[in-house]
Amino acid sequence: MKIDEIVQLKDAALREAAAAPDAQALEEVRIKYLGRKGMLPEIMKGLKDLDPANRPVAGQKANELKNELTDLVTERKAEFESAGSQSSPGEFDATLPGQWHRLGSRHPITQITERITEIFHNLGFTVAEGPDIETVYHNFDALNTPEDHPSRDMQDTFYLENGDLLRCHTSPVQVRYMETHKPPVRIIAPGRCYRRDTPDATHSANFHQVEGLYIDKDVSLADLKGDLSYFAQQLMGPDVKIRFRPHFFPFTEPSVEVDFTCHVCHGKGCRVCKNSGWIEILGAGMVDPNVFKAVGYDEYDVTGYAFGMGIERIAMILFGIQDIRHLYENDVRFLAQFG
Ligand code: FA5
Repeated sequence: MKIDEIVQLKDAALREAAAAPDAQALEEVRIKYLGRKGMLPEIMKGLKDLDPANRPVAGQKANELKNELTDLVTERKAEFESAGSQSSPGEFDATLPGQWHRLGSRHPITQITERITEIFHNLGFTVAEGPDIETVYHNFDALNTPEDHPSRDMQDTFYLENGDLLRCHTSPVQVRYMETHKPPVRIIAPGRCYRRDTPDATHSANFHQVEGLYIDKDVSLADLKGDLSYFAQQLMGPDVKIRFRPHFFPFTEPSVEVDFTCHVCHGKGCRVCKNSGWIEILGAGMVDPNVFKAVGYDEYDVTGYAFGMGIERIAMILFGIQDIRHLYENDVRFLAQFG
């Protein structure tokens, strides 16, 4: 091979190596020129047939081809390796180990909400929803809340500039549902609530409740007690008992607070239940006739019960969580325990 042919071959080899799209194509260029049966060994073999005067220059050009091509191949190979790709883009290598993402877990609040929803679903309840931003009418007026009731106070409720507010309980969902549906009604309404409570171990300014509402002809306090007993046993276990304590809510009459026997001491008395044997779980009562009037129901035709429970408090009891703030801090070490 003549000297200028060797130079042309070198140029072609360098161009091909520079244009190789991936490591495999680069290796093919290397083998084509530098491999044992490649073009460079051929050139070397042919040197002896050249005019002795041209041999040294031809040999030098052949060496340049070898050295420059070797350097370029080494450099480009390193580039492909650092780009982490030995294969062409888009090519899938099924033999490589997979990349596993750590699985998350459902938040304890979600888990409890789903469990409560499931239990009431068994009793024929469906899920209803309402807005977090409420009118004063739906949050207070239609729920028979007196003008001077402390919960209406700016100190207790977050008001917006336009006079609306962030609902302080899920009870306005009752009103919205009854406004748009005729009896019978059997709903639960899980959702966020907002209060200007100072955060501590058991209070948060933003927590969750589940509202329940059952309206039909002749619904009685006995239905409330039966359904809540079933709920308590499904949630906490077959030995759990419930008790009603008289209470006051503007939207129910009579009103009760409902306690479950302590899940730790089973009613004997311990530190968790402050030796009473009982744990307060929810507020409830028979829907006040004034609420029926507000939503356009005939208060002489139907009766019903309603209840509202705090989901954080139930999660804390069931999972043994000491401080409600753990539920909001999103510390993965805490959340990972509820997988
Ligand atoms: C109510 O909110 C009534 N709407 C419940 C009701 C509905 C009664 C229907 C009758 C008929 P109360 O203010 O007690 O009631 O709140 C209910 C539950 O919400 C409490 O038992 C508690 O578990 C939870 N809760 C209230 N304030 C907070 C708070 N700041 N942080 C966490 N949970 C709270």
